[in-house]
Amino acid sequence: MVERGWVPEVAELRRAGAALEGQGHGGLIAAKALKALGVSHVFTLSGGHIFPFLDGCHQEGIRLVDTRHEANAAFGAEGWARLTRTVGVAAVTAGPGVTNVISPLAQAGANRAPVVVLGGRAPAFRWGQGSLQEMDHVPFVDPVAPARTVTDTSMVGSDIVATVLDAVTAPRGPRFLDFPLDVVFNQAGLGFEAPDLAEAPAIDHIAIEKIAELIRRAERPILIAGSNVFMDRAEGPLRSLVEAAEVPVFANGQGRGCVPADHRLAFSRARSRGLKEADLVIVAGTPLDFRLGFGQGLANLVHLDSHPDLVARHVELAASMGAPLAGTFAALADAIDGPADTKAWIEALSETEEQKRAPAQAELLSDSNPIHPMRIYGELVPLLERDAIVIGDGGDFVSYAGREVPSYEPGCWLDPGPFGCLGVGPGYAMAARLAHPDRQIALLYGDGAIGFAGTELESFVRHKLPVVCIVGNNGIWGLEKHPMRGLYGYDVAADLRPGIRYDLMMEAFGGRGELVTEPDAIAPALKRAFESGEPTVVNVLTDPEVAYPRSSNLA
Ligand SMILES: Cc1ncc(C[n+]2csc(CCOP(=O)(O)OP(=O)(O)O)c2C)c(N)n1
Ligand SMILES: [Mg+2]
Repeated sequence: MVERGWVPEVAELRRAGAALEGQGHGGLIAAKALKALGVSHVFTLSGGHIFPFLDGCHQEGIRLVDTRHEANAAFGAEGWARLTRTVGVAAVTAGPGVTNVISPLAQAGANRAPVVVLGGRAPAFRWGQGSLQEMDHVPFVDPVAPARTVTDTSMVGSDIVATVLDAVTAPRGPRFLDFPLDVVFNQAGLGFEAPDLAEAPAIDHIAIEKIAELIRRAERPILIAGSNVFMDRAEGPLRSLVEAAEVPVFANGQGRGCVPADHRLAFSRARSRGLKEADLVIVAGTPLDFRLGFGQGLANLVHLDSHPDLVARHVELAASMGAPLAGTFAALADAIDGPADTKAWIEALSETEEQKRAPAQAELLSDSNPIHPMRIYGELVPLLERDAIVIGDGGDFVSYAGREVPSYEPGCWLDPGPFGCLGVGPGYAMAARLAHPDRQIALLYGDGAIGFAGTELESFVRHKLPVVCIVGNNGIWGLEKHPMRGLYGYDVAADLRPGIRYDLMMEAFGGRGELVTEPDAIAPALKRAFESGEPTVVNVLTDPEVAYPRSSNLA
């Protein structure tokens, strides 16, 4: 059977659901269903409406990861989903608990991340009488994440199972269920049922032959690998395909590391040349959005994604396929009969790659003071192990990282993706630390970004999650200040107070803090942070005059 990403075995679920005897409250029923689905962690912030869920998870040994704001619980669930390629679950209280997770649900939607949020809800038997936190969530959540109210205690388990299966099946995405207080506090039988799974979309062999022919004929092909390559668990077949066909690969989002950054066919800095000069552009597992110039003006454009609904309709395509990417790559690798002659093209791209690397070298080694933000990466990258997970939450500071931090394995890089929501860092980093307790976790923070969810530094300490947070502290909203100056000749609403002691904030919460003001002090501070085994903020004061060189891409 072809890999289609993580989908639980329905027959096993049915057996587990049927084997459950006895009665329990709705929260226990929910927890038993989650456990049968393999859920080991639930991100949450408490509230009376969801006490039964908390009790159920506690009884079933599901780890509750509680945060200081619901958004960060939901970002935790999204981070978990995107790193483990399984479902990420959050439980939040009625009313404001639910309104607080709208941005994370929207972001999970843009990233096609299988997140399930379980919401409390005012009691059904008093509906309309003005209960505490009473609000019908479904009409405003549903446009962001398909949403439904569970109306019967005996359906709690079955509804959760059906919702999780739906969320993890391509085209994946976030889902929301809310549970009236009486429904979760009441008792019912513990068992649950599981629905039939939809068949995975089939491979279209005529399209495979057409794409294989395009590959055979191409002299200058490129392939862009995006997040769904990772989510479909298709990195192995991808690598077989590009090696068989000798096609250079560029990565988008979580496609990073699907072909290791030091593989001879992996490219990054030559991307604009690659896109401009290619005679065949295969985009796999990512939408043809602003990150790819909306797919405009590309020669022989082929779009492959996990499901027909994900295939672009706004550009003309030479060919396309909406089916699990592992199967598509494997079928293509079979269909091409030997590598195309792309040697000259690979050499040309390698030259561009080298040319573009040279100017960055000087910045990575810069000993200017105030510190050049690139110098931080000059020091950090050599300290990172091959499987280190790097998370970006910020503007310019993270843009530099996107360019300079290589991924050697899939699932080593996490940023907000095309929805671009600041404040994701702590949720993502908690998920990373919990999912991979033995790996280095580096959270790259702009000083603006840290303000959104900075109190979660306390959650790192409380949950004993040794994340290394590195703040590129330039005292400004850099990604806004510089472009605004460029556009209007001045800037407004773009300053923060310079030199804020985020390191002391972490110390106040019980973690480690280090202030770095000299370039030579960066590496020792980072080493101490990784070796300490404690959550640490390394607060590096950087030069506010340095702006990331970008071409505007707002629309
Ligand atoms: C929730 C949210 N609000 C606002 C923005 C717009 N925005 C994008 S980058 C940025 C500046 C980030 O500043 P900082 O984190 O300090 O990083 P720097 O650019 O200074 O390195 C802003 C305000 C956003 N993407 N998300
Ligand atoms: Mg800043």
